[in-house]
Amino acid sequence: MIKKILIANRGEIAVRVMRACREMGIASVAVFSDADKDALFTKYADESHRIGPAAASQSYLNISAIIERARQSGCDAIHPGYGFLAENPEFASACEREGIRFIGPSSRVLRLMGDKVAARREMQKAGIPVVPGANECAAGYEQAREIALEIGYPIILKPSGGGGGIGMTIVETEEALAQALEHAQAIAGTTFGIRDVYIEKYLSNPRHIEFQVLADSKGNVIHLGERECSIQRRHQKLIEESPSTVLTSELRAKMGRIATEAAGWVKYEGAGTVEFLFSEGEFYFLEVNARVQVEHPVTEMVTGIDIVKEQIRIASGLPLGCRQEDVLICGSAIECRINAEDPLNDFVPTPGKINGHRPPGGAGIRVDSGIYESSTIPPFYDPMISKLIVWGRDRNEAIERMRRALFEYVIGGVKSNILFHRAVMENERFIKGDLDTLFIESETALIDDMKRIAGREETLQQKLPCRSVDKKKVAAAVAAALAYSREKV
Ligand code: MV4
Repeated sequence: MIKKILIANRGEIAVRVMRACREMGIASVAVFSDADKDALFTKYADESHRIGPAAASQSYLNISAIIERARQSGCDAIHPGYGFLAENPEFASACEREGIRFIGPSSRVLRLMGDKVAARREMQKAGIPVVPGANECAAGYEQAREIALEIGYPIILKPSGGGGGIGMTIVETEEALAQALEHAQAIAGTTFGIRDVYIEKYLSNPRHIEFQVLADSKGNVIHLGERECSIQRRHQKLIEESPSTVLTSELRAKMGRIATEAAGWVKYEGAGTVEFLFSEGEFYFLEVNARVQVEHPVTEMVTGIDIVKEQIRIASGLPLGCRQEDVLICGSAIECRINAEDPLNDFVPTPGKINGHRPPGGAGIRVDSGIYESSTIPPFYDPMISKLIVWGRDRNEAIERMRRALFEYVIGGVKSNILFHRAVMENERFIKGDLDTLFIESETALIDDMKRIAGREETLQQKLPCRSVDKKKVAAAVAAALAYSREKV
């Protein structure tokens, strides 16, 4: 069994992993950048070591520095969380070389799943339904034109080195293809270092449904049902839920079986997610996320299974803690990502110092947070403050609980997107479960709804002592965050 784990991440996910360690009697080691010296995860760990300056490239992405800290502190495993190095095959193979267990799939699987067109090809071999499209990258304009002609417009150009939606370009007509191809290849080159793009038929307004899978080193693979992640904005998911309102138990069993076959086919090990697009009753494989995801708690809430503990068990060589027939989906769970961003000002990031803090509690509430009173949300990373997850006997109760929890949630000193979530929880289409990936863009009334809700009734935020947002400080923090994100691109 693993005895000591270095957590190569920050924020709420670092705390989440350390909680699993604490319950399992495993020692935890944090590595922190200069911006995170006083962060919650740095304090929570049994041991904490500075890793480098604020810039992620010199801290949370610095493979040799992280491995060095793991060796110095006598860790036998590294948990990468999500983002940063979580799906980096070089990092996994560096761990393999050093005899440190990487808590995640092998570097071979990470390399295969990271090449999106190769993953598509592999899944087709396994008999998994994929979106109509090409299994090779377009060599140039002429080949792209032929492929597009064959599958029919609209098409979508996708970077083979990417995933998650960044750099994807929709092309409606042949006239637009040449320029779009040029553009997509340029973006793919600058963001992922590989200019290659591949072509798929574009499905309009699909729903994003993903299956959680767990696979152990003995070849056992199970699924924990699905999450629906259709409420997203510019490839950032904001609300996720489980189960999806569109799946019957038959379809869930069928898609779940296909997801486990996909994982089994590539000899996947660890926790992973198989993403599908769902459109007009049909589903198509999109990509595999070879990590624990931000939204994993909604699955934990409806299954009772601790996904991070399962990851650690799997990496220790133990068999899965349960069989497929023992997995029961009970009730309904919803997650709202609480970000330091201003939903009334194009969601600009609003990092800064927390001044007034009271998370919600009571029945059915879970808050996975990386902050505490007087802590700081640095401008250098993703501005997520916490994840608010609720469970209810059914979806309606979950929505009522989420409204109540959002009423209770006090975060002073920085702006948050709580108001956005309150508006969605009252939105008719959301309540009906009528979702698609263009929900936020198409529900233009959300802006007015937010203003109306803000002026309507009191929340605990307005009644409890908490510093209101300092306009000057916010402006400075926004400028810092924007300068940082420009630098990054
Ligand atoms: C698509 C698609 C439509 N048709 N693929 C976005 C996340 C990534 N995992 C896959 N994504 C999509 N793939 C086909 N064949 C629509 C999306 C998509 C999207 C694409 C471009 C811009 C914004 C988007 C928002 C949600 C989903």
